[in-house]
Amino acid sequence: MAEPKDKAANAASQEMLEVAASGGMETAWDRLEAMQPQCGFGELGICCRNCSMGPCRIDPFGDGPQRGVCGADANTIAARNLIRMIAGGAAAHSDHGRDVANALLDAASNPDSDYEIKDEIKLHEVAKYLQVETEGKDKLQIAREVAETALGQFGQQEGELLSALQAPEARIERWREAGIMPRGVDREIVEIMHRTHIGVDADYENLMKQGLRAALSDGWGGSMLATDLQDILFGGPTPIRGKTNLGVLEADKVNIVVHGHEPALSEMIVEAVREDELIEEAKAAGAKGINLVGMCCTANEILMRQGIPAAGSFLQQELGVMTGAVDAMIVDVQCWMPALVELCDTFFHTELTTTSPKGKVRGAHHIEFHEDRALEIARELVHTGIEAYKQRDASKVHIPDDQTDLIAGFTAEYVFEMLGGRFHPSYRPLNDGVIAGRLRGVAGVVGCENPKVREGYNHVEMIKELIRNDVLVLTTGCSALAAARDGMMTPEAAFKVAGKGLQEICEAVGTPPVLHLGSCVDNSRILMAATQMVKEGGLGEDLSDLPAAGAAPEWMSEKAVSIGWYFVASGVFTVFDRTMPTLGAPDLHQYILEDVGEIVGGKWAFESDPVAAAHLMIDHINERREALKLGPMMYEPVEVAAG
Ligand code: NFS
Repeated sequence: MAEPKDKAANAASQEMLEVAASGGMETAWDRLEAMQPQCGFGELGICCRNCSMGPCRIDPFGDGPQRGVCGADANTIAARNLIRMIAGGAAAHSDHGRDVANALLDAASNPDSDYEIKDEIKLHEVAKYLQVETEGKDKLQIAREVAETALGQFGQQEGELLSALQAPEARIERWREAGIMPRGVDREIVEIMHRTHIGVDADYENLMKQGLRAALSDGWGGSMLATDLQDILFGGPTPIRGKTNLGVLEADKVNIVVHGHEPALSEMIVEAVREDELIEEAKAAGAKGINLVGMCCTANEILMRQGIPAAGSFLQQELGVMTGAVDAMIVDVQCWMPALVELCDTFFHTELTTTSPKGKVRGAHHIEFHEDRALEIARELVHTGIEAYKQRDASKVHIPDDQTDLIAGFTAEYVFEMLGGRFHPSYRPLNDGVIAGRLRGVAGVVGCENPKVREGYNHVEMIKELIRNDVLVLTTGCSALAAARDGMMTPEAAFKVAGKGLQEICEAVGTPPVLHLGSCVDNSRILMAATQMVKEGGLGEDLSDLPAAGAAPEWMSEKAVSIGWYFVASGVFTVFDRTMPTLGAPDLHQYILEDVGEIVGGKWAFESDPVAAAHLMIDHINERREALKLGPMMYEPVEVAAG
């Protein structure tokens, strides 16, 4: 059995894995081990259970069946499975976006709404791209029309997604030529489900074309709308100090963990825990107060805007409960493990509550969240934590003494202001930095953790290698939390790890070498930052011309698959660890590695060694620099001491 140090790269996780083992508590790592050997057909992408003539599987060695009962071959089956993954990911991000649009509509049309319009500048920007006339209208009317238009974008039947029209002109042309310009978000996802039904699309290239289009409807549609409407409602982030890791839990306070993805709920809980009445209630229960912390992407959302500490990333959710100090675990949608039920029930006093009608589990409490009673429900949820605190067993409390400072809260807009100065906001200094060879380029490192990979290791090693080579790293999701845990999100980190050119830039503007851009829907911020770089000029006409690359080095979710595909479809060279489940389908796999690049200008690579993967990205960035005829780099990469 693997040791804690092989399972996770950071000390707090290792410490809690020891606690898990000595207490006989199961984790995702244990369940993965018990699952071995995992289904080889599934891994290769060549089992199909889309109809009841199956399940069918293709023999990867060529001796057995090469077609399913309907006649579908390995390429068809694997492509169908893969684009269903894209549909799942795009649906998750986009349904989140739809909920935000509904919250915005509530804020704009319900006089008693607990939400308000916090960012009017953003409201006007979004109104502009959604083609909402603003002349002579007040804030609420504009917000209502923005919300209604956004909701319409999900169900739009014909035409082009308005948010996608923000991409550089050359990119839009490329999408149109390839026939993958996204129409409505829901429509693209539904069309995947239709095409992958028995007896519809059996051409892997044609299937993948729809996969590309659906992924684009996520990145440039559902996710982008989620980000932008959240900024309108909760305020566009600006740099803010925060901390992360399990040590942010506090032994003498009621600890409330909000876990999942949608800030419509967590922002209200932030308000609730600041109310005197609830704080007094916590004190009456014997605690010193209430400590609100986040988990997974909800953590990123309230960290970016409110500076609320992030207790942990995806694989730390069970470890967090095992500290014995979590009184309420409040979950909404995505990335929470059903395993939490048994863990909380069997070993701890922790009150696990689901809040979304879309996400329930047997054995947990359910307090349903509704936008129109948001604050009242938030208070009720905090109350569950205070009540549970009274049952807490102090002898079971074990909180690792481990937390790291960080700066979060960067956005496409802020990067702009920061680099150009408040009075001349512009991407010019960033572009000039790249042109002059002070910066090699830009990389987006994003995505999940996966117990198949030593937790956080790939993220951290990849990011270090990139910044050492003067590549500015933009990060989101669980990758951002891993980087922050390692201390890379402080301005001082630049002097420890970054190359000299990147160091100079960080010093001039006072930023970390790794910028936290938010949750996974906020990968749309990376798309917009890249778009701004193209529009600023001097670095080509299209996103695919930029000295830039993307990666998800510990991916696991369908959302990550959708993100990878919209990065590639946007022209970005993108590296994932391991591979996607396509190895059993040679033509499809070849298409992914080669042909798709011809169509969209972005390219896939698969590499599990994080440093080698970083070098694939650096090589690509160097190639782009050469194609743009940019000069040599100013400085050699810095040497880093081993360990
Ligand atoms: Ni992204 Fe966020 Fe984390 Fe992966 Fe899950 S929390 S939306 S899917 S695991 S990065």
